[in-house]
Amino acid sequence: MTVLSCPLSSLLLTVALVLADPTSSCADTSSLITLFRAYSGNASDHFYTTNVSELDNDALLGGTYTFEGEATFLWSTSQPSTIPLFRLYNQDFVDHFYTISSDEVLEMIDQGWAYDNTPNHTAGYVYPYSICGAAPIYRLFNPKSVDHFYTMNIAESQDAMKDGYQDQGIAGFAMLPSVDGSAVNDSAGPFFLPSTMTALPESQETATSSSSCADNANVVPLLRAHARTGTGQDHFYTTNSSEMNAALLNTYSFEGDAAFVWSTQEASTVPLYRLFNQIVNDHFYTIDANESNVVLSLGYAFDTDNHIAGYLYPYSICGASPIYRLYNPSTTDHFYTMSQTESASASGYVVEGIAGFALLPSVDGQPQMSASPLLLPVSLKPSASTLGYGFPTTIALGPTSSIVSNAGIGSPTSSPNSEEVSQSTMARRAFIISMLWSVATWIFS
Ligand SMILES: *[C@@H]1O[C@H](CO)[C@@H](O)[C@H](O)[C@H]1NC(C)=O
Ligand SMILES: *[C@@H]1O[C@H](CO)[C@@H](O)[C@H](O)[C@H]1NC(C)=O
Ligand SMILES: *[C@@H]1O[C@H](CO)[C@@H](O)[C@H](O)[C@H]1NC(C)=O
Ligand SMILES: *[C@@H]1O[C@H](CO)[C@@H](O)[C@H](O)[C@H]1NC(C)=O
Ligand SMILES: *[C@@H]1O[C@H](CO)[C@@H](O)[C@H](O)[C@H]1NC(C)=O
Ligand SMILES: CC(=O)N[C@H]1CO[C@H](CO)[C@@H](O)[C@@H]1O
Repeated sequence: MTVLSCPLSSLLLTVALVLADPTSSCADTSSLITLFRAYSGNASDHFYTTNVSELDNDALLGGTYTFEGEATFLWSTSQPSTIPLFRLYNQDFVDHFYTISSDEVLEMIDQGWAYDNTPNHTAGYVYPYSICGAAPIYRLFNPKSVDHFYTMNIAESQDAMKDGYQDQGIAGFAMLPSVDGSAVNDSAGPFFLPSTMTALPESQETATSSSSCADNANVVPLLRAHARTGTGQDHFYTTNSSEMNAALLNTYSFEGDAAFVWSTQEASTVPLYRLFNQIVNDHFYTIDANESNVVLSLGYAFDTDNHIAGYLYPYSICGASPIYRLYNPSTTDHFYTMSQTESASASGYVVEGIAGFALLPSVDGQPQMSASPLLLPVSLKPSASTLGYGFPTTIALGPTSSIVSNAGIGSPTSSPNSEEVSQSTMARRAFIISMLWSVATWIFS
């Protein structure tokens, strides 16, 4: 980008200085260990362990299980920002089960699973969010064979869904294995710990209360449109149907519902900030107030009164699914989609990670609860938790996706306050790594 290359050299200097600081809130990548994966077709069981002796002697010896390689890299002891990945086992169904949610542990124990004989009941320690270069571990479940399956490979998870597995969301975030067998330390685009939340692994193990969910009756469609402008492209998202209609009169084509989000802040949700860069014609959305501050300094500006496109979950909870964030450096386009297929096939785009979690649109234009509720780790309390709610037992249907019938949308009144704008140093560093990467891509492309 010739327009930007002049100020960028000074930015690079700043970036290099910040990167030199120790990153205390990320786990130590030199103590990563491999979580191995084995499978028994006979028992329909996927089994994961970091304990090589257990893998060899208890699973592989005798031929019951077959070794399937490295599932992920994680930690065997508690590390900054990590939480335990609990391991349970159901002898009747022969099913190994792994979760970061202590609430879910209790539910599964009620249903016949028991803690397995591992240190502190854990398989290891993982991040609860996409931070510090960690990537998602997808969780799937086959109700027919009663098998929980975990993979970091999107293509593999899609194949499993064709074979009777259901998408159960994200089990946690850890380091991707690479083809040469070492950990990819910076695999996903860095995402950010929302500023109002901190991970406290200790308190999670003793907590018992359930998560708080937003009211599914209040969701509104986040509408998506696309425009080509010369060599550039822009994906544009809004819940405001009048604004969308105006955009459609002016070069944009409507592409449907991107997600179902909330127009006002509800339990466990956080604001999705919306910014626009007029020079490169790029709409940009982030839940990270610090990241929005950084892009403000790069020529982006808030382009709505309240700076917010809507509200969504920062984690995979309450049946919400990930919104993938992608970036195409040659067309300077940020692209957001909940479709794994679309994100895997978006030519010229790199997946930058997960922008947040919302309800999936379904083919009939209604929101759906796609993932099973991966519960909010109870020590992670978003600032919105003062609102009243109940844990939903049924799926409430929201408004339809039709632009015409999508009537008045409530306008959130608050603009980002100072608390929301405060942010951890880790998040800042994570972002700066991301910016450095984008900057390098721009300069060298
Ligand atoms: C990841 O980091 C560890 C420790 O810093 C290092 O040994 C390993 O080679 C790194 N892996 C890659 C793919 O860079
Ligand atoms: C590893 O597994 C073996 C059983 O094969 C067990 O005796 C040992 O205690 C395990 N080690 C740890 C650290 O859990
Ligand atoms: C498969 O299951 C059957 C019946 O449970 C058992 O007899 C057999 O030994 C198992 N085979 C292997 C390779 O574990
Ligand atoms: C188990 O938990 C105790 C107390 O929290 C901690 O000191 C110890 O390091 C943990 N061990 C492992 C292997 O995680
Ligand atoms: C929706 O968009 C229209 C046209 O851009 C604007 O006048 C109106 O204020 C917006 N409504 C809300 C609630 O933001
Ligand atoms: C660019 C930016 O706004 N950085 C801020 C991120 O958050 C930290 C901690 O609150 C601030 O000190 C930074 O100024």
